Amino acid sequence: MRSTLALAILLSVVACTGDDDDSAMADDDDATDDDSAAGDDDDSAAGDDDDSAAGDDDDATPPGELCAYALEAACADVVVDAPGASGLGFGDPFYAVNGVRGDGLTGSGVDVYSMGLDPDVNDTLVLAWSGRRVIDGPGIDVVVFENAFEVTGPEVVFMDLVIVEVSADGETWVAWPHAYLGEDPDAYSPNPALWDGFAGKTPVLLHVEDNPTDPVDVGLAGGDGFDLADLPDETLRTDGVEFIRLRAAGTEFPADLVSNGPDIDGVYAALLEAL
Ligand SMILES: [Ca+2]
Ligand SMILES: [Ca+2]
Ligand SMILES: [Ca+2]
Ligand SMILES: [Ca+2]
Repeated sequence: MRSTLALAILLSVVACTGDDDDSAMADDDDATDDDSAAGDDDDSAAGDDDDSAAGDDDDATPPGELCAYALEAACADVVVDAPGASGLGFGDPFYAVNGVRGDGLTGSGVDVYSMGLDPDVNDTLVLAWSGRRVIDGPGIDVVVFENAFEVTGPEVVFMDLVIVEVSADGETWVAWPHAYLGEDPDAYSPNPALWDGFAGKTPVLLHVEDNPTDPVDVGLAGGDGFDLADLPDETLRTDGVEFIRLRAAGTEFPADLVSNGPDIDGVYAALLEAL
């Protein structure tokens, strides 16, 4: 446990500080290889010899580079399972692991993978972080970005709600506690406050090119945050999770009449450790 904790703290320095000075860390096990991407802000410090020491710029471009290059936290960069994916347009799950490009409070981002509402056909999406697991740090650990948008204000939001589940092995899933608090449990409400513990509620402000803010600060980035400490499973709380499964809530809860399933722009984690 002690070594795990030490590693977690060490990684947290790299992953979450937002500090330009990362010279203390060689981080050559970083599969995201963020140094080779254009526009990497981290290189601004003169004399940062980290880049020359890494020597990994000639590696094949890992998918994670697309989403993590400008940001300290890391997005899920592996599509594990996307039943129903057509591979075309919004049916291409690549858009759920390529970084987040939200369209603000009243916009509906299109850099998304669209799930459907047919149970066991197209209503789930499983993602992971290449070579890493998400572990519990202070506060929010995971943020899910779906393209919800305000219709007339923060109490009337167009939502395709999502149940968020995690797993250590990709087989046994544990959902974050969630409940619909509407007066009539069979009548849909567009008020996100009534959808406790769901994702797909909060518009996305984060845009990796145009608004590259801290993805795990939901006040800045938008999206819906989740804390591993809230999971009803002690092992996952302690040891972390490797997989996240997003499940359309509209198959078992009331949904907006126009909802056709969640549209996932990406999922970020604050704190990761190597597998
Ligand atoms: Ca936490
Ligand atoms: Ca949507
Ligand atoms: Ca949709
Ligand atoms: Ca995206």
